[in-house]
This record gives sequence, C-alpha cells and structure tokens, in this order.
Amino acid sequence: MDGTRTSAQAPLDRLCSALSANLATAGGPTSVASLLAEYASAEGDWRDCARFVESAYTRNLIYKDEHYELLALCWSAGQESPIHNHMGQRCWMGVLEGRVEEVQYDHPAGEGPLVEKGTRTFEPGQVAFISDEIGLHLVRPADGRPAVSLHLYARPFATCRGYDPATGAERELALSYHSVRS
Ligand code: CSS
Ligand code: FE2
Repeated sequence: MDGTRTSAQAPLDRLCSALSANLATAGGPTSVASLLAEYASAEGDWRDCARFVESAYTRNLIYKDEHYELLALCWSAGQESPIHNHMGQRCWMGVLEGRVEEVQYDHPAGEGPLVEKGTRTFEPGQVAFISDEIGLHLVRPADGRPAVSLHLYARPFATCRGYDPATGAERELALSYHSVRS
C-alpha cells in the first residue's frame, strides 16, 4: 500500500448520485428504471434500511431532495397498502426481496365504485412504474411471504389519496417515515 486512502462509495450512495443526476435534468440519458433494476438485482446494502413491524408495512427513507425521494418499503406477510393515487407524480417500484403484487384500479369519471383492472406480480430485480394517468393501485407481498421494495417518487409527496373500492370515496392519507437513513 502506498498510504493513499480510497473511500469506495456504498452502492446505495452511488445509486442516489446517479438518480440525482438523472432526475435533475428533464430526460437524462440513463433511465430511472434501469438504474433501479441494476441496483435491485446486484446490491444488498439496502438491508441496513429494512425494518419490519407487525402493525403495518414500513416506509424507510433512503434519500430525498427537491426532485425525488427514495424509500425501502418492508412488507410482512398479510400487510398491504390502501388503494391510493400518486398525487400527479411518477412512481417506480423495484423489488429487492420476495415477490410483490400490484392490483390496479380505474375510477371512471372520478366517482362511484372502482373498477379492478388486473394484478401483476414482480420478481426481485424487476421494476414497475405507475402514475395517475395509468391508474390507482394497491401493493402487497405475494406468496404469503415478506418482501422489500424500493420506491422512487418524482417529485416527493407527503400525503396521497386513499380510495374505498366499493364506493369510490376518497380520504387523505398521511405518508410518514418509519426510519430515515443517516
Ligand atoms: N405509495 C405507497 C406504496 S405503494 S407505491 C407508499 O409510499 O407508502
Ligand atoms: Fe403506490
């Protein structure tokens, strides 16, 4: 050794830097989905951010700036999100561990019961995308097993709308963090 110090960046920090560069410009050269897929299929340092609790799925903040926020969501078997929208923002979801199910819904004309559009299941390393133009959805772990997913919201939002499928009634949902990466 010659005495120089090399400080390798953690994979999660490298991902956040690449995402920041991508999302700070309108349409950077590298797609957000491929950055998330590359990370999700190769890296494991997200485990430091993963926390499960019995009462509900947890939202663990990894990084946030004015352009986007990145979270690790931990889903115990049997937990699920409410049916929700994404406040006009874009949402990417990469699977880190386990399999994750998404059920999509339409709310025709913005009133009355929701219409279920279908269910998709995502494997580790796969990335899903949703926006309000595509529909509403709920997310849950598949196979009666826990799962962890990486969520990117561009831009960040602190509340969203929750929907009752039978009536279409809406309510505001506050989105809090169970933990914040230091
Ligand atoms: N929007 C939900 C997860 S499904 S995309 C949340 O952030 O809690
Ligand atoms: Fe969502």
